[in-house]
Amino acid sequence: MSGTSKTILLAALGLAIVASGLAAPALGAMSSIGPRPSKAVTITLYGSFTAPAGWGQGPNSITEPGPTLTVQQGDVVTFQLYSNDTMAHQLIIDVDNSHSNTSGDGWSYQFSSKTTAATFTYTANTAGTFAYFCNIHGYSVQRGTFVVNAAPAPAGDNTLLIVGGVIVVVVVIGVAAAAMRMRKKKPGPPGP
Ligand SMILES: [Cu+2]
Repeated sequence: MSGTSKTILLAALGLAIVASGLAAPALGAMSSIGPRPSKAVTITLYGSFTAPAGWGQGPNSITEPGPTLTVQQGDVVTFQLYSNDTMAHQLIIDVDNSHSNTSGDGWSYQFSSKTTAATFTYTANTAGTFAYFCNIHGYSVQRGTFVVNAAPAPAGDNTLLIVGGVIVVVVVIGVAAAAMRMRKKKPGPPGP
């Protein structure tokens, strides 16, 4: 290999290494997409202590336990709360599953109207399966399950890394091909 082609090859290899070194952090920054934007979710819930006690998602559709409520992590959940029996109820989102109203749980104000919703907003930051219950009548009488599905990994993360990897591989193959072409141009050793 001549001195010139060797220099070009080394320069190309150096450029490829520098390019891949620059591409990695750039792609890393591009792929650091934040969590999925919070979604507003509305859940209607009727509470009742008068038989049948429990919860329902419509008037006079009370069951015990009440319906399982499912949201996605990060959702901003607005509960529309009604009292099916016009008694006062209070919704607790039982984040520590203690079946009692403890620090860190979500809680609504008391509500007692069957026709006018009391709103309570709960941001589902913690993924998991939790209980919900009425703070006034207790877990054993008015309860249900509240599921917060963990937020999926942001889409596009892997795609960008794969694209970056392909670019680096293409550059390396191109450099290798150029080097081989240069080698072929070099005349072989003289025959016997
Ligand atoms: Cu109640």
